[in-house]
Amino acid sequence: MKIAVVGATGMVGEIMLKVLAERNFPVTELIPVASEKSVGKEVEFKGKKYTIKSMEEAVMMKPDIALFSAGGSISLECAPKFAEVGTTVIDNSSAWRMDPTKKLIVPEINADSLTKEDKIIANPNCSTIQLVMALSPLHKKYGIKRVVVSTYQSITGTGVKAVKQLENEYKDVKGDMAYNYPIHRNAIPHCDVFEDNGYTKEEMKLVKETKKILRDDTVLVTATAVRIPVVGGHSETVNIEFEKDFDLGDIRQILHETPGITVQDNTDTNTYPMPLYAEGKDDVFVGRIRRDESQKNTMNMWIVADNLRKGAATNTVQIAEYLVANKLV
Ligand code: 11C
Repeated sequence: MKIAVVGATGMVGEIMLKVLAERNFPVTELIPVASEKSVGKEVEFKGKKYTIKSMEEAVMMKPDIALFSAGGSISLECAPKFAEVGTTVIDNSSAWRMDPTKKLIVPEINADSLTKEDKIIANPNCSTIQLVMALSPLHKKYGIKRVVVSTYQSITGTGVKAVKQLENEYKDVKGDMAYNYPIHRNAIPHCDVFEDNGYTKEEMKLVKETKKILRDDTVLVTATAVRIPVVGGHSETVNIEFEKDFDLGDIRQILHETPGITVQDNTDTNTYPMPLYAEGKDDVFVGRIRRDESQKNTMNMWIVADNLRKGAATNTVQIAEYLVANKLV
């Protein structure tokens, strides 16, 4: 497979290269693409150096698959150019996710909807991916009525500028600010921009993308997204009301048997997921599974995942793997 990685020098792009190598993706030719100022520089992949190409050069090389992590506006402009030359684009930005003509894919849940005609495929938002990974098998068994989710999001979701801001604040050094406020020793209830309804765009992604991936508009979701001074991954408290009653042992068993999920849930041993330990891992970790004693058919849990891995690069590469395995490219 001739593979382009668009945004190869960014935080997610670098991990895409790492994940492609780790999973031994069948790359016959790698085309790293980045902004004009990086063109001509080199990136390393499996011990070999590759020269960074411009977008135009990469389109002309007609890759089989282009993994995009270059932001929404670049994706809106450039993904169709690749699609026109026959490349299948898997895009990590929010640009195409809610376009009714584009599929929004978490491979473990809905990759079976993909066809050869899907030339631009959307990768969901990181906080949505880890949420739906745990919701999907439970929805199948018990029918989800309503989800209340609160997130505790890693600063890596904002990007390298936020990581720098936190480092500067640790050292008490002045520098560029990624946020309106200090992030060190803080919790900022503001991820992405505010929308007219008073929610942030990040919160509305959790609402809209969840329905689309579960293929069920009747699932009610409300969200609060908070940025915290953590780098290993996003964490989420999730309250789920089901149509049917459930047994907690069965819930643990279902999640335990779900590929891509690791249950870490033992109060006797203080075992529960934490972002410090999720960092660099591809699984979604679930714990603190317990009944909501205030309402019938309702439970609480805690979900943690590395937002740059399963929340972004790994999910994108898994979509590419599905396309290859099913001869859709
Ligand atoms: C964050 N979830 O942590 C965001 C980062 O829509 O793909 C990814 C933004 C997106 O702030």
